Amino acid sequence: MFKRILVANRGEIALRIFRACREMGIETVAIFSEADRGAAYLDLADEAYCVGPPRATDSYLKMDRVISTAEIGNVQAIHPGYGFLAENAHFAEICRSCKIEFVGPSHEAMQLLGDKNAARDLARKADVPTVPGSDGLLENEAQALAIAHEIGFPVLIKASAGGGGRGMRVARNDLSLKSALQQAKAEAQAAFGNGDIYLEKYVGHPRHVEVQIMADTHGNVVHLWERDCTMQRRHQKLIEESPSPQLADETRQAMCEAAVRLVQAADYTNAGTVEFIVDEEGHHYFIELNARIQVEHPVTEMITGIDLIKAQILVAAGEPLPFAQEDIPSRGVAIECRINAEDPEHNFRPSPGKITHFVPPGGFGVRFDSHIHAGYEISPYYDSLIAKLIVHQPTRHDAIACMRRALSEMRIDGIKTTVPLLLKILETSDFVEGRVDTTFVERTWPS
Ligand code: MV4
Repeated sequence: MFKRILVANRGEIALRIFRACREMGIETVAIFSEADRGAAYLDLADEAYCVGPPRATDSYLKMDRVISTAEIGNVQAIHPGYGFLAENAHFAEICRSCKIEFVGPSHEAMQLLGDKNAARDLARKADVPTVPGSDGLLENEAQALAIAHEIGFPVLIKASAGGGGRGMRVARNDLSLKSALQQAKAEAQAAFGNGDIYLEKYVGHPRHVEVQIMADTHGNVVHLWERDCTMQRRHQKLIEESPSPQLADETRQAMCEAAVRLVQAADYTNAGTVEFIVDEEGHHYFIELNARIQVEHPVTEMITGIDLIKAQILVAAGEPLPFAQEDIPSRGVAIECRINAEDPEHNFRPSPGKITHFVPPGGFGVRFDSHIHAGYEISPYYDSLIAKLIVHQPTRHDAIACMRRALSEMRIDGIKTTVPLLLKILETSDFVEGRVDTTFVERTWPS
């Protein structure tokens, strides 16, 4: 097992990884930017090194500084968390050439899955349902028009180098398809340096359901059930839960088995998330495979009782998974609320500043993953996620009641947060009945 790991991240996920390492008897090396210097969560690492100025591109994303810190810190592995370098295949390759284990998939698997068109091809080969659309990349306008006429409008143009909703364009007729093709290609070229695009039937009012998977280097692949992440706004998830409400048992089983087949076909190792959309008739379609630990992983940890960060580290060290598929239960209901330093009254603009007063939530079935405290200064330089509140209860009814109770006893003063919006969502009958789609927030509270 590793003696020492470098955590190439900040905030709540860095803290989450320090905690797992401490329990495993592994020492940790933290990195921080000048904006995070002196932050209390860094005290929970064994050592901490500054890697540069506040801007992420000058610090957390600087591969040479991260690698040289790993060398100086004498670590055997780097855990990237989520965001920053987590899905950078080139970084994973550099780790390999420096003989440092990257806690994540191989760079080859990351490269393959970063290409969304290649992932879609692989899904089809692995008999995983995909949205009807182009058979590979779009080559010209005539071909795109022919496919659209065959499957019917509306259609969605997606960038092969995109993902997470970036570089998508809807087209509802011939004319808009022609301009969408031009725009999508130009945008993809500008944003990703790769103009490859493909086409799918546009699925209206979908639900977003994703399957957690875990694979070791000995050929064992398991799923850890699904998470429903439908409650989102502009591709920013607000609430995640497991099990997915209103999902038929057969669909759940089919999705989980499809996710395992895809992971096997991709020769994928470590933790991953297979993302699907579910249409209004309950059909599921593969969208993409995210090659990282996700923000919402605690939801899965609560229902299965499995520590995913520890499992990631075991797998990276070459150990076999310490559990088999039949040892992975789905017990009760877990819900996570993301707490962001944003002002929902002003179009969710970031709300950095000092937390003047803080009362954490607690009690039965409550987990609070956060690095914040009274006196903590939220920096304007990074993502506005400051805390995750997770509850675990026997039923969804109990979980919603517990979440409302926990959210309302918590106090974060000095900045604006998404807590009032979360409380409003938890009170809507559509959410309580599990009858929502990805357009819910924007439809219910326009602007
Ligand atoms: C789609 C779709 C409808 N039809 N693909 C957005 C994020 C990216 N991972 C995939 N996304 C979508 N792909 C087809 N063919 C609708 C979305 C989508 C969405 C998906 C999941 C969660 C939220 C979403 C919000 C808007 C659009």
